[in-house]
Amino acid sequence: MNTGIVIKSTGSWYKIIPSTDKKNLPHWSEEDVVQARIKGKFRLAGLPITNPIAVGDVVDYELEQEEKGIIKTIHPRKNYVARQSPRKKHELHLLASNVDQAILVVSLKYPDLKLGFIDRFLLMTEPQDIPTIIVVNKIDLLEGDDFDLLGGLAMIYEKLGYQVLAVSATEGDGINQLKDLLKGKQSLISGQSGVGKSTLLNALEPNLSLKVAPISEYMGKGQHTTTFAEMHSLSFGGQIIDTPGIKTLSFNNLEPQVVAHNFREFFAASANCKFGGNCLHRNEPKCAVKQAVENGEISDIRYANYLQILEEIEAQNHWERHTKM
Ligand SMILES: Nc1nc2c(ncn2[C@@H]2O[C@H](COP(=O)(O)OP(=O)(O)O)[C@@H](O)[C@H]2O)c(=O)[nH]1
Ligand SMILES: [Mg+2]
Ligand SMILES: [Zn+2]
Repeated sequence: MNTGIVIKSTGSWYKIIPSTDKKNLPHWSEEDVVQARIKGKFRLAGLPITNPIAVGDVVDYELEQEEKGIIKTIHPRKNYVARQSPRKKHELHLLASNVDQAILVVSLKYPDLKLGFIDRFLLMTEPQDIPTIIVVNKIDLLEGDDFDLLGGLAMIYEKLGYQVLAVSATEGDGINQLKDLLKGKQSLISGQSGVGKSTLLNALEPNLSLKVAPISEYMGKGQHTTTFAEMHSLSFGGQIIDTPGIKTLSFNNLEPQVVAHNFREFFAASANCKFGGNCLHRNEPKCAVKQAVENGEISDIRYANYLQILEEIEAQNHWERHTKM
């Protein structure tokens, strides 16, 4: 039996880098790749998932012929990042597993930052305790009031303990700081299409030569150039898992209580809510979260995004009850 790390899944085949030492994955090249398939069923602790194996998984496999194998077991995951499947509302789609941190790339303009997107993304990483860094790309395009928006965002998220880094992939600003943050770690990089993930990765590691969307394409129909998650080896140490651009994130799979507990400052404040950890911070009496929003200690933007997510979950549940799905 051999052990390796999954670096790409294309549906039926998985690309694996043989390695017995997950902590010190060697810098690899295309010749090191082994292809493998799965036999049998793999499940994620009872949860329905669309893809049984994720990029980042440590797997045991048997070689059938040279460089072709069969995956037999998945080692327990340290963590995983999963989103609700865009096609099947009650299934999860694994983006990656065993990551040290997540890099959420956003842009304030071209494309505009979608309201609530950062908070929705954090709902994927927070339950798994995955440190998340917010990278604001394309700062070369900012002017006038845009800088207030940048400052406002940094204030909200830094206060909560998330690092915020402003960069320009095309001009090079902040690229060295980003490199330092990635060094020696396994990071997931994600964001909406067109925010400049591929451009950033090429700036960090020029020999990756990832395809960058021409400006006309990404402003239009949101063409995806990255269709499958893929792990890349960084020559300066570490790995980065590039993921397909995300359009929207929904959370029908979550209980409202789980949402409340994963807005970290709400959870901290809920100790002082009359109903404690059961409070959903809406119409409950003596709610410390609402109080904190009123006196400005909790961001009203975060609170509005939270309410929006709860409403969506409830609307979905209501609809399903009435259509007996
Ligand atoms: N002005 C500016 N344009 C950028 C920057 N980063 C990326 N772009 C452009 O944004 C578009 C989308 O970039 P791409 O890397 O394909 O985005 P992805 O979908 O997130 O991988 C391309 O036209 C890039 O040239 C940046 O820092 N500044
Ligand atoms: Mg891309
Ligand atoms: Zn409350």
